[in-house]
Formats: sequence, structure tokens, C-alpha cells
Amino acid sequence: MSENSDESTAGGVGRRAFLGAAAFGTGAALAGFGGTAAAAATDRAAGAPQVAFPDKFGAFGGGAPGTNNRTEMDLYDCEVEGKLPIDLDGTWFRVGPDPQYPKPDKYAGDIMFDGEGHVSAFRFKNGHVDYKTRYAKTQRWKAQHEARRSLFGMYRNPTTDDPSVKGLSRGTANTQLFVHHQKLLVFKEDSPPVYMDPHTLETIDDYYTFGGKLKSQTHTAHPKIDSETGEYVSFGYEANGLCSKDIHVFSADKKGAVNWAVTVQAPYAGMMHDFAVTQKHIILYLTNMVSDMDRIRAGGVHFSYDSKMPCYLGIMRRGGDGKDLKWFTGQNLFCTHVMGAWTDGDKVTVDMDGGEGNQFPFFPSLREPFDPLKSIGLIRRFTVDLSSKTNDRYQTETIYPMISGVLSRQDDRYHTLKYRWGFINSTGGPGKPAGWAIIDHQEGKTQQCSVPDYSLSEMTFVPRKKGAPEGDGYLIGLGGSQKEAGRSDLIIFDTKAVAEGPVARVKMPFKCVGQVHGFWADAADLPAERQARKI
Ligand code: V55
Ligand code: FE
Repeated sequence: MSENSDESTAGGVGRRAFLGAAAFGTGAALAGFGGTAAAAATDRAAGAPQVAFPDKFGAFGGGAPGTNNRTEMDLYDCEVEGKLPIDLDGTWFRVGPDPQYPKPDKYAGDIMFDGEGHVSAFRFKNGHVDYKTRYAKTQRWKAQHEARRSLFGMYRNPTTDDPSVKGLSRGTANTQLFVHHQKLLVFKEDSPPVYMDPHTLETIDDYYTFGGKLKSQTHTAHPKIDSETGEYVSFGYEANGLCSKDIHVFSADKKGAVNWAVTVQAPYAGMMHDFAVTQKHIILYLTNMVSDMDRIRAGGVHFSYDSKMPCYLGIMRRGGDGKDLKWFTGQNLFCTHVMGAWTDGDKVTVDMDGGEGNQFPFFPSLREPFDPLKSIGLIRRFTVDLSSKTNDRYQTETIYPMISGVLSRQDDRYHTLKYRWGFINSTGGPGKPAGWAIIDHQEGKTQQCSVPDYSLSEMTFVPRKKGAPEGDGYLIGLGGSQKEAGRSDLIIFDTKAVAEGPVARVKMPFKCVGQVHGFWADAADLPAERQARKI
């Protein structure tokens, strides 16, 4: 706070008054800030620095032209090459950080994970695709838009913010999205979801709390759907403030009504990016990417990688009071994404991709230099035997050691069940091209979807039709052409005809916004489309 306190008074009534009004709503503005607030906004925008992102790759928003997209687009009826599956009726959504404004010099070292969330929608219907992008209009985005400058400092570090934004949500909504109870929910794990209209991408609620029932200041980017009931199961870590050890776990029914919630304690505060849910259990995974109050106080990013801290797998029954939560230790593995998980009697199995060491070099390692070899992601199978009351260890095994990669996925209809088909964005290797690997756990076989001269982002599995068997359908995701300066194709593989190459490509006339994750929503799960939505 103190670093910026001189700025808060620099403009007299300046930004504090205006953003105070923005934060507390129209009521505050009418209660006295009124005219002053509007005038202050204009003053402030007039004094805003010219928008100039750094050239240097690695600086926030820096790199080659096109690193930041920032445009909001509508492209009706995209060009398609090949045979677009005519039955596909639904929307493929994706989201990623797209820095809205450059940071002031002292925060130029901030990381891409702090960029504002930019959402894309590819609407598939009758063999056609319409494309639309919008920023998630978070509280942060709106304040910065008004001020025409960055107001939030370093990644998940509120001590570096401009004092005028105190009380606003820091959430960027830049990590993953999900359609449930007909709402498009967009996530950043340090804040509640942002609710957007799945057709227009208009932001409807910049701080969505399930009707006031979300008792957590945070919400994961990776909720799960119960394969049998359609319930939404989710959690938030650091649930009660910066570096808090509280973890809030909850579920909501098909209509979004919260029907179970507990708050439990982590052994220490650290990154819990994903989790697993089975028919019987909630499985939390705490990595040794520790929330570091010292680094935060020093004005740095939120996390440090501490190889000496144990990773923990926490298991508890669903629907209980949380008192049965038990933390298990084992081989330290830095895992970020769950491929699949199930409970069979007293045995819990969770498959995740991960490395032996830090996979995020932009979060500094406390004890040793970043080791690229230890960062290599492999598919790790964690098992825990719950039959013994004294067992406090998880077992690990590397399955498919010839496939390295990150961003594991599965057929999303099987989140809580024993699953057969897994997918991973494979980095390839000597003599092996990168691409989307399809893993058949039943047969122990793998296949690789590769596209020459394209770099592929994470894929999403799309069922061939409602009720199609597990894994029967399409893999879709974006590819950047290495020969055409990153120009994008949406690439579609048929999971049952991988050798034939992509069945279709949606040819985008530009490089699309960057992404982290994507999600498919069938038209049946979207609200009725308003006729008027067409541009
Ligand atoms: C991840 C991504 C994030 C984040 C924390 O992929 C973890 C993992 C895009 O932001 O804030
Ligand atoms: Fe993720």
C-alpha cells in the first residue's frame, strides 16, 4: 500500500473518489460523489499514460506483435476446410490472459498469468461456425478501462495495487470456464466466478456467488460435474483471505442451488490448482508451490516453489462434515491437472500430469535453480488405500512414461467415474511430433493427433452426439501456424479416425487470442438463443 499512497492524493479528489463510487455502486455516487466522480474520471483518463507494451518477451504483455490481442470481435460464418461434423450443435469456449494495459515500470516483471481474461466462443450449428470474443468485464477490467491504465500490481499480490482499487475484486477470469445451470462461469482461482451470457458473452455478474451461497473468497478454475447427478462440485483455497489455510468445498445441484458445503484446513497455504471428485470422495492436492507472505510483502508474485515442503493429497467423503479429511504424503510431484479419478471400494485412484520439480519457472524456486528436466510432465497415477486406518502415504506410479505433456483432459462426462479415455497435450520427443495424445487406459494404447507446422493449444473432447460412448467423438482445439506467423486454425480430429488427420479446420483470418483452457457446451445445456443475437 505504502508505495502508492502518494499517488492516491496526486489528483486531489482523483481516483479514490471515483473508484470508491465504482466499487460501492450507484448508491455511493448519488450520496455525494456524483459530479465529482464523473469529472475525476475524465481528468484521470486524460492523464493516463499512452498505451505502450514492452517489446521484451517476458515483460508483462511484452513480446512479438500480436502477443496482446485486446480486440473484441464478431466473425459470422467462418471459413471451413474439410468436413465439419454437421450434427455438432453447441459452443466451444476458451479463455486466456490478454493484458488489458501495460504495467508501470516497477511491475513490468509481472507474469502473463496476471493478464485480464479474454473469452472466445465458437458457436457450431448446421455445419457452420460463428466466432465471438469479449473480455470478461471483471471489476478490475472496468476500473482500469475507466482509468485507461493498469491499477493492479503483481500477480495475486494486493499490496501492490493502486490504493483506489481497494475493495474491488482482483479476479482476472483468465483461466477456465464452464457452463452449468445455463450460465457461462469464468474462473480465476483467487476469486469467485464471473457470470457471462453464453450467447452474447455479455458479463452479467462480475462476482457470482451462487445466489449469495458461496462462502469463500475464492473458487477454483477446475470444478467438476458429477457424472450421475449432474451436480457441480467445486472448491476454493485461501478461502478466507490472503494465504489463509482454509479450503471451502461445496456442491450445487443442476439448478445451481448450493446443497453441500464445508470448510476444511490445509497443512499450509499453497497452490491447489485442480482437484478430483469421485462418486464417493473429494481429493485435494496441495503442491509445494507455497503462498509466500515474504515475497508478497516484498512486492513480488504470490508463490515460491519450495522443494523441501511435502506435497499432500487430502481425501474426504462427499456430503460429510469434512472432519474425516485426511492428508497423505508420498513422492513429491508438482502436478497441476487431473486426467481422471475414481473410487473402487477402499481404493482411490487419481491420474494427474506433473513433473518431479517446479513446472512454472516464473514462480521462483527458493532452494535451487529451475531445472527444465525436472519440469517435464508425465502421467502420474496416485493411489491411496483407505482400508488401513494407520496408512498416511499415497503411492505413485508413472504410467505411459513415453508420453510427456501437460494440460490433461478427459471426456468431461466421466469426471467422477472410472474412466477409459484420457487426453494430454503432448510435447513429443526425439523423432516424435508434438500433438494431442489419446490414451486408452483399457487397452493400454496411445495415439497421437499431430498437425505438421502447427503448434497446438489444449484440446477439448466433444461427444459425437448425446449419449455417445465414452471417448467417441472429436477433439477440438486451436493450432497456430508456424509458417503463417501464428495464424490460427480451429482443428477438429475424429477420435475414431486419428490417422486420417483433422476432419476439418476452421480457418481464422488472424491469430486468435491466447488461451489457457477450453470447454464444450452442448446446445441442450445452453439457454434458448435469442433471435436478435446475430450481429
Ligand atoms: C494456473 C494458471 C493460472 C493461475 C494459476 O495452469 C495456475 C495453472 C492462468 O492462471 O493463476
Ligand atoms: Fe488449469
